[in-house]
Amino acid sequence: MLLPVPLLLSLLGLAAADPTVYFKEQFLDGDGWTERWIESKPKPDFGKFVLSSGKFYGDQEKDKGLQTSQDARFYALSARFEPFSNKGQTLVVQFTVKHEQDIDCGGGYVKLFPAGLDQTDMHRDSEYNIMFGPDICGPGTKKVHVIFNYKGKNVLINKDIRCKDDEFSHLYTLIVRPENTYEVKIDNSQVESGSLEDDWNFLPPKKIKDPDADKPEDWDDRTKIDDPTDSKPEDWDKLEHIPDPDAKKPEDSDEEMDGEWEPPVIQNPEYKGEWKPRQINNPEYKGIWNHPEIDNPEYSPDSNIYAYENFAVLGLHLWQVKSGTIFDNFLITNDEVYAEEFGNETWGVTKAAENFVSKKKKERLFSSSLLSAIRVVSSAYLRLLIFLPAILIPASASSSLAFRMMYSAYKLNKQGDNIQP
Ligand SMILES: [Ca+2]
Repeated sequence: MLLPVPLLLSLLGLAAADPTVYFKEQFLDGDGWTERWIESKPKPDFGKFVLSSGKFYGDQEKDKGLQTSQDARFYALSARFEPFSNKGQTLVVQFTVKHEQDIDCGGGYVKLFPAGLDQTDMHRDSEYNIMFGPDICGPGTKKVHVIFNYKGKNVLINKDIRCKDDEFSHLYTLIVRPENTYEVKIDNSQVESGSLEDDWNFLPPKKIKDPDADKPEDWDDRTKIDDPTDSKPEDWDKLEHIPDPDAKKPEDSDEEMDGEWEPPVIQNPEYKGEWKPRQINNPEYKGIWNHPEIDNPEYSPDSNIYAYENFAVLGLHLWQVKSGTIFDNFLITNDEVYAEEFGNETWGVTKAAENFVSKKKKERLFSSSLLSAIRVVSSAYLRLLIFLPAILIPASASSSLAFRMMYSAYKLNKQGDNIQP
């Protein structure tokens, strides 16, 4: 008997489990988000997040997200969810960021906190598990942070992942797998991946230089040496400066008043500088000495680098100089495929609409610029017509003709000025 494939897979225990969604926030219920998101209180001047779809969008309602609304402020807002551990599970953190303000300096990242966080007291030193997302400050900093807290220390990725710096929505995804591997995606395309152990300095190095090994004293690693057969020529040494042989004592020199006359000093043309022997290849050269390595006694592998006891809060704790960034479509799940689909259904749809709106805006801007340019050029041309006859036609021969042409051109120009677009 042939069994349907899903049933067969299920019996074999291979069926894909339903995705577990730990946290999802799209801000689709008006002011409802204010019940779910909590402001931190220690600084009374934290910037305000407002719900907005911004200056341009695909769908005015669906594209509403949390927007930073005040310049030069710290922001500290967070939302709580049922605590979960990612042990033995894939962890996917995903959200969209839209820097529609043409950002100069500001964070666009999230922090995932353990259950113990007091949300009303979230501050820069609050211990988090993972920090992930874009960060921009001037042309020098345009990167995606991936920071893991490992045994109490924040460990930064060793690779440089460049973030997007345009004004459109972009989808940022971090995937952490139980095999201690990771993947970073921007706009559902992989931009970095690898092993946690290789790309972060979580653990001490596997190998170290053998402290008992020393370079032998007779190890010669000089590639070049002085030629022992070369010697300084006997006439080499000359003074660098000499009295000017062409200088003459001035006739009015008064030795009683000025002291004994001395000629000025000039550079000696025969001066050759410091003598250095010729360089030859070192016949004793043994190559670069490689320090022998041994297994590092401090190193012990950790198959659970990726794992955290619990995640329970997603926080936006960041600084922005120029506000206007919109965060939306937060998702924390255990399912990479589901996250990719969710990204395509949210960012994927918005992206196309945003590009369309932006293109239309640029076309309108181009049209109005072109119209202005045409008006400026035609106005200048008509004004030129007024004065051209006066230049070309000698005034003595045809003052009445020149006057008539100038008057006609003047009238034409006035009409041109009155034309409205
Ligand atoms: Ca939304």
